[in-house]
Amino acid sequence: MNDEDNKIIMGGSDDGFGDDLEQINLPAEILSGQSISTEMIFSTANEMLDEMLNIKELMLYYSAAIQEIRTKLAILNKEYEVRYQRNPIHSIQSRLKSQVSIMQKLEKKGLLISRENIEENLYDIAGVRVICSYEDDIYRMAEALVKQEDIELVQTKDYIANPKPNGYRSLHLIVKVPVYFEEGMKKVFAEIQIRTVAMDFWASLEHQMKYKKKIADPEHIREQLKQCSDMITLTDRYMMKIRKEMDGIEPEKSEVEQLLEKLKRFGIQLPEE
Ligand code: 0O2
Repeated sequence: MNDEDNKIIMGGSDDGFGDDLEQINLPAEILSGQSISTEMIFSTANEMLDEMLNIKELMLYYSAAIQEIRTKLAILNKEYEVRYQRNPIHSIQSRLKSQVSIMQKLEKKGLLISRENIEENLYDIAGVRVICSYEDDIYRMAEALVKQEDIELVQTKDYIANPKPNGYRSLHLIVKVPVYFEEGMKKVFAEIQIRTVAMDFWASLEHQMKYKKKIADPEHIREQLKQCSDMITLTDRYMMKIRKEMDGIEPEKSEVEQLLEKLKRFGIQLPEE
């Protein structure tokens, strides 16, 4: 069998993969009709998609967008630390959507698998989750980010002002970020979810419900989660109120500062550094 026999031609719109003709290498086991494992089918399917969509290049764009956003947020956090001696951002997580999830989302939206459909219709391939300390920090960080000239705000979903019926709370922004490569600039979609530590804790527990199909009384779990979300809302707001009260109070002077003041009172001047 020569190399050419080991290839199939994919293309045309009836197979759902756009109009580009692509040559795909299939493993000899598949071509010879030997029994093949699920893992092999899965990895072959992934490889085929890789070749057809040039997934690696596509993912490079999205991971660059994630890096850009993370850098911007880290700078804002540092600026707050220097100016106001506190960090509004507790932590930042990011992820690239998996190939399987990309395919599932295209299917859910009734779209064919093509690079164009991915780039134009999926906004959350690059995902950044920002965990803030307090609720007002969420809006402060969102505002500081979207007012930057190179960030284009595409959509805002405020699930804090308007929580989902299940109790989910978070601020979602869809943005377009420019990323620069040798061949030029490209604007890339990214989804930014901003929430407090408590909202994040809630969302990760609630998310587990998706994978626990055998819950005996799901309605009871849903009710409890909703109650928890309400309690968290109150706690978040209470904590923010306490922090605001403390914001107005001058911080205690350090021991070194107190000593320098005493020395000054005795007329002892230390040389300036
Ligand atoms: P994953 O694996 O987290 O990325 P769209 O993206 O616009 O097509 P949708 O649902 O209208 O779909 O978008 P929305 O409401 O902005 O939600 C997008 C993401 O927010 C979800 O991603 C979740 O990460 C999170 N989210 C939204 N609602 C809930 C919720 O009720 N509970 C939890 N735990 N998370 C939620 P994906 O695509 O579901 O998956």
